[in-house]
This record gives sequence, structure tokens and C-alpha cells, in this order.
Amino acid sequence: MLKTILLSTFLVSTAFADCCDDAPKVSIENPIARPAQKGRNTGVYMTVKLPCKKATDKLLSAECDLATSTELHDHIHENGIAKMRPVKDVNVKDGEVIFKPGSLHVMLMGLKQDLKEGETIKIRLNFEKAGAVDVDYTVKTPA
Ligand SMILES: [Cu+2]
Repeated sequence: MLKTILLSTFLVSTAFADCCDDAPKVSIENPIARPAQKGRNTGVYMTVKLPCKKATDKLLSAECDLATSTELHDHIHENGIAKMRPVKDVNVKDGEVIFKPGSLHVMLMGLKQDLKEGETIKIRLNFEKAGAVDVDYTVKTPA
């Protein structure tokens, strides 16, 4: 009984908190994975959002059972050519970070099966503060 009261007090106070930087919850908007054939690599895109502009977090890694390995990538421009390179982690600043073609993305390396348009795949994102977040990505060609 006491436990229930304490728990509901906690829920109410967090629900009304202006910005919960101590335990931020991330939300993932427009999660998509580019269609690709077995054996290939493909890019995964999304917008990572925190509850307010002041909040920060860090994406440390991503995991997907359908890939031989899963990396965090960014693009750099070298002599006018855009190249992908792995990054150790991705900071979420000012409340959001956008993963999009030609920029930050999650890279699925060595797909174990085809990714077909309209399918849904699961990827786990590991954040420094928010912990493990499981996300369903729609297989879709990015606009
Ligand atoms: Cu890449």
C-alpha cells in the first residue's frame, strides 16, 4: 500500500517536471531503414528527440540481429567527396539529433537477410542516460 502511494507520487512529480534532465526519456521519430539485399550494408535514419531543448544524452551504440555488425557513422567531406566514417558515439544536444542520408546514420554491415520495402526491423539503441531503447524501423527508401 505504502509502495503504491510512493510510486504514484513519483509518477505525478515526474509528469509535471519541466525538464527531466536526470532521467531523460528519448523518443525516436520517423525511424526508417533503407531497403537492401542480403550481404550488403545499409543506412538507418531517424530523429532522436529528448523531452526539452536543455536535455542532453549520448548514443553509445546500436545493435541489430539482422546485421553482422552495427556501427554509428557520419559523413565527412574530403576534397569535395563525401565519405562515411565510423564515429565512437553521437551527442544529443539542444534536445534532438537528426540521422539522415549524407549525414549521421546507423550502418548495418553485412545483412543476414534482404530488407524489403514495408517490412519492420528491430534495432536497439544504447544511450548513456536513457539506457537501452528498442525501436521498430520501417524498411523504406528515404525521401
Ligand atoms: Cu555508413
